[in-house]
Amino acid sequence: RIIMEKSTVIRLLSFVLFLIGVTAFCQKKGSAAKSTPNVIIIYADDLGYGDLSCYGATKIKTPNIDKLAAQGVRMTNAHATAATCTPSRYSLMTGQYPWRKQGTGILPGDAALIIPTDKLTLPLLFKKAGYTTGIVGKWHLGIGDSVEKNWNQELKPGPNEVGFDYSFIFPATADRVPTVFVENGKVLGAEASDPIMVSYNKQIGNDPIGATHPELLKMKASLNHGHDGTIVNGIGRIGFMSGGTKARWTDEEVPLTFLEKAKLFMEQNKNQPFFLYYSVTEPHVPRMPSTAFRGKSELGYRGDAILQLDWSVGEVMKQLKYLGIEKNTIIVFSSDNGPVLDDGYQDEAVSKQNGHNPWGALRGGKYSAFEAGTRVPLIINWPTQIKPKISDALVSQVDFIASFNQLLGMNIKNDEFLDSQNMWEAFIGESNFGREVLIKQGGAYSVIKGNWKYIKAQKGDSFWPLQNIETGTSELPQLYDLRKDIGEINNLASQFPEKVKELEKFLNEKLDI
Ligand code: NG6
Ligand code: CA
Repeated sequence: RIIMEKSTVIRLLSFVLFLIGVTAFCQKKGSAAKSTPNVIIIYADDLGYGDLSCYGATKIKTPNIDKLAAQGVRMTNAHATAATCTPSRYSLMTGQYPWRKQGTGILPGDAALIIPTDKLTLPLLFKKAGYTTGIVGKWHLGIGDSVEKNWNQELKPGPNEVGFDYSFIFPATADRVPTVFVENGKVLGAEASDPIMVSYNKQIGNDPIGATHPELLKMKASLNHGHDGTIVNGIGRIGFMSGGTKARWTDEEVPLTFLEKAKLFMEQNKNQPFFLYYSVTEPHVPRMPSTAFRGKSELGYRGDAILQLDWSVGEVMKQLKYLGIEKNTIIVFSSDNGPVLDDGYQDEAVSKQNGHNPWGALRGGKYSAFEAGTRVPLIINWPTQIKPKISDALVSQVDFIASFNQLLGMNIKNDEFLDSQNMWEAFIGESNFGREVLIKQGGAYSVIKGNWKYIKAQKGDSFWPLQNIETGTSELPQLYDLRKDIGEINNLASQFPEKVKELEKFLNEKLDI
């Protein structure tokens, strides 16, 4: 019989305890390093701060998005970098402010790609972390090397060359030609015998255009907005196209098609981490909801489109549940810029507004330097991992890339995404602190620092009558105390000249002017 000495027993026991400790530590470390939840960014187009019932809308009910918000973090001080689509999306993809690069304004449908193919992008970050990446929906960041391109051949560079393994997009906006889907660089339904041609300079081909054939329109264009080019599906577009008869989409089916492709992407990638940028088109013009949603909101097609969007969000949630991956999936919901009622079509958004207030308590709207231009809904949902919270931390969509860099433990240095700040703790509600300062673009440049907002003085129209939007442009500097005056009514610039000077200097130095 072996009789161990007491001290040996103690030594052995401590060794075993040590081993257990090390194993537990490694496992913990291991699981932390393997924090690879799926991530879906649902990005609405022109959805306003006041368009959702969880953000205070009373004339419209958005139960699915409300559910996301109720179980997640609903941010009240979150911003797109710009008050229009292309610059906001540029920032989302690159982690840089759009004014760092020329040519990041609203792009025509035939524009060349503006995202660099040799730099880090949001999808590339996920790819580097071992994710499969996909985009389904609106792109609006250009495609190909130049404006001239053969739409019947492979179109690249595009989303697939900047980090997406899979892409199913439309090139620009729903109201711009070409009205076609592009899947992994190929126009769906393109035929060599019916070549697709696109022009933004002159009429091409024999298709009737809205300007001369208004009798063919099922939805009239508003005057002077420019939606009087080629008629596709009874709707006049910006720009001209010919050919591609079978490739042209039916507007009523566009969101359903995107949803189907998004669901398929989730299903195909359910066994490995995926990143999906689901870039829906609602409630951007032309608002032409599918039959099931027509008239449902009693606010005209704009309201119906929002209900359709809310339904799609519910379908995404259902799909995640069905696939058994809902607990391991982060959903981020936001919008690329603020709301507009009349953006080019007579779709009753104005006449059936019925008291609905898409901008909530904010001033301005899409295109504007006032808050409604860029302050947008932003919800982060991650079941079981984050606690429900309403957060007023100042954050921007430009911060996603640095924040996901943190989540994924990628340790990529910030010089790859200059303007992006790691706001992960704020996004998941673990910190109340957001950015110290944020620059915004849309109309004039503006900067938010703490409770102060400064809008740079510049010449220009203070009001756009066509869209019925206050642009925020003024020849006088503007300073607002957002904590007390979220509606930007009281310009305090003359009362606080030092503050104005400080913020103006900061902005000018940043913009390098
Ligand atoms: C504007 C269009 C507007 C819309 C917008 C792009 C006119 C007068 N208006 O130029 O209808 O298409 O561009 O919207 O042409 S965005 O959300 O993609 O930025
Ligand atoms: Ca938009």
